[in-house]
Amino acid sequence: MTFRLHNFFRSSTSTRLRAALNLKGIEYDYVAYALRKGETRTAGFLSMNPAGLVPVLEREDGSALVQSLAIIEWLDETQPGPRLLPEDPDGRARVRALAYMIACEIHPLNNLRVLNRLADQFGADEAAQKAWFHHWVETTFEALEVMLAQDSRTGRFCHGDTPGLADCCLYAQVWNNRRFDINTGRWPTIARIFDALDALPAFRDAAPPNQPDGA
Ligand SMILES: N[C@@H](CCC(=O)N[C@@H](CS)C(=O)NCC(=O)O)C(=O)O
Repeated sequence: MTFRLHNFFRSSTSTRLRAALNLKGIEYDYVAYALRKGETRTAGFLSMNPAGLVPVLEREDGSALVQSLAIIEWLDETQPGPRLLPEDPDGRARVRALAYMIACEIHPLNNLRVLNRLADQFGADEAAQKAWFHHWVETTFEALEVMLAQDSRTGRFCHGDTPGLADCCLYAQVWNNRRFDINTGRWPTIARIFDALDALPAFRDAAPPNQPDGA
């Protein structure tokens, strides 16, 4: 099956999906959209995802999958390659919990459209938007650090020594944090896992600066 990935280099939801595709060894055509130029608001894009958000994974029959975590789980269930979620229910619950902390409790609060809304509705300037972004990252990363540092199931990566769904989310979020000058060194376990992931080609090749529209 061939795939087209509709995405944006700096989008963390796109980064997490790129990492998952790479881990699975799946090749894809890269289609770039500049979010700030409104390129995901065209009729063509909205016919794939009425929400106007990236990423979208288009399959060869033209059907589109949306929502990065749903796409990653679909890939895991249908495509060969290393498993991104553990086999055991307890392990799956833990990996999903770590992933959702980032995907549900940081990303939606710090998304571009939320920062834009803060500016439009409340007059938040760049400094205020940055403080907002820091607040929600710090709130969750403090807890994430404890959960990772105190659980013996944490290994080289978030869950054992094989990278998976939670690692895709963590890696992408740390890249996003850098744009807002957040130093991950404050959270030693998260920093260690990020460094281990960054040494893997699957993750490095998914990183924002290594994309065609990010060069
Ligand atoms: N929950 C969705 C979120 C998708 C999303 O919000 N994507 C962002 C980029 S990271 C986007 O397209 N933002 C455009 C905007 O905020 O206008 C997912 O995981 O795929």
